[in-house]
Amino acid sequence: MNFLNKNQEHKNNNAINVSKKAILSVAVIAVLGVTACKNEAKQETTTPSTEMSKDMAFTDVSFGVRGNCGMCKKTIEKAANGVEGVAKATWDVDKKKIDVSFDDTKTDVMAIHHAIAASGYDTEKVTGSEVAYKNLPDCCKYDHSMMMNQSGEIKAEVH
Ligand SMILES: [Cu+2]
Repeated sequence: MNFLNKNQEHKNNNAINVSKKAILSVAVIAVLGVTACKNEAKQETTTPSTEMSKDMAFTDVSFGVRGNCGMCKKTIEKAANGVEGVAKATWDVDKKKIDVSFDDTKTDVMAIHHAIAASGYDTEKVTGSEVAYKNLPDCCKYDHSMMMNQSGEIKAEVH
């Protein structure tokens, strides 16, 4: 009787221990799961949202702009950057091409063309201001028949 009782007690204790362990491990898994979800959720909300807002806010365009040298580059880029909403403007002296990143809720491509033309430089769509052209330094008085949107590799090609 005594032995049976003890055995029974032991079994009960074992059962309690097992269920306690089970509850504990479930709790641990649950906590781990929650933290893992939190981490994932954080990553999901932080990383793509900034990328998305960037993608949504800025439009990238490239178009041809005539010019000769580093001074032209400064003038052209300054003109493009002067347009409200333009985030970045990079003119390539070899390619005769500008890459512009702008907020399309604040400006549009034609406004950028006009700003560059006003500084004296021809773009694909707008002829540069003659008055501004005359005021450019001599080295910057580019050829109006110059090719725009060059590959930048023409110099290297020999035919
Ligand atoms: Cu120049």
